[in-house]
Amino acid sequence: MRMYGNWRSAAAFRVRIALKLKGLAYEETFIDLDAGDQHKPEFRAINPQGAVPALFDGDGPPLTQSLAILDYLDETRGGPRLLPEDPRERARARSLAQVVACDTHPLYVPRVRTFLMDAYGLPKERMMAFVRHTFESGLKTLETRLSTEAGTGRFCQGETISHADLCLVSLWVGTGIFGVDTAPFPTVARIAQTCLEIPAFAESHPLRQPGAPQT
Ligand SMILES: N[C@@H](CCC(=O)N[C@@H](CS)C(=O)NCC(=O)O)C(=O)O
Repeated sequence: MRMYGNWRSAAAFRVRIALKLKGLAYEETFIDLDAGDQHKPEFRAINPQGAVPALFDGDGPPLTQSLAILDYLDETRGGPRLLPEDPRERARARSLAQVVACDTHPLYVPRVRTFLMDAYGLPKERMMAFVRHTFESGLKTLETRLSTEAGTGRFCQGETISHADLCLVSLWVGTGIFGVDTAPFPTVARIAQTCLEIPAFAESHPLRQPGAPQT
């Protein structure tokens, strides 16, 4: 398989984790989002949205949207299932995942940050305050739910890894990149740390990818 991604991309991170959890071989081509390479015609021909990840599996057209790709991998490949069998547990895992992937992450992607600065003249520091607010809002929802709902276990949903954990970790690592205070979110921190001790998560970490700043 061949994936177009970027070291910092939360969405590509989610797919990278799933590929590794399932033991699937892949190559990743990095699209430079800071340089605007996602808008070049050759990449728009792959994903008209101008966003990573895009995954090629064999000869078919590319797969896009990280949650759709996670479903595809579960439906076509072996290895650990990334959603629970029980419908109610599955709905909860999806709900937690979507707090991140549908309602939090889309608000701080490069195209939104750039638009706020270019179209509205928002100074970078105010744009970053907006990004931090977005993170805090998503993390607060996760923290409240994970610390009070009975379904929470070692992972977001019980004792097995699900979409919810891949999404939670993809948000969590961004707190370091964007300077978000994580002290108010101990349950999220506990689950993120549990996940990041697992090689598939640790090896997929944005800061361990080519192109990432050396810390
Ligand atoms: N909902 C999409 C998000 C895709 C997305 O926005 N990816 C970001 C990187 S995390 C991107 O490529 N952004 C390019 C831009 O905003 O210009 C998914 O989960 O795959």
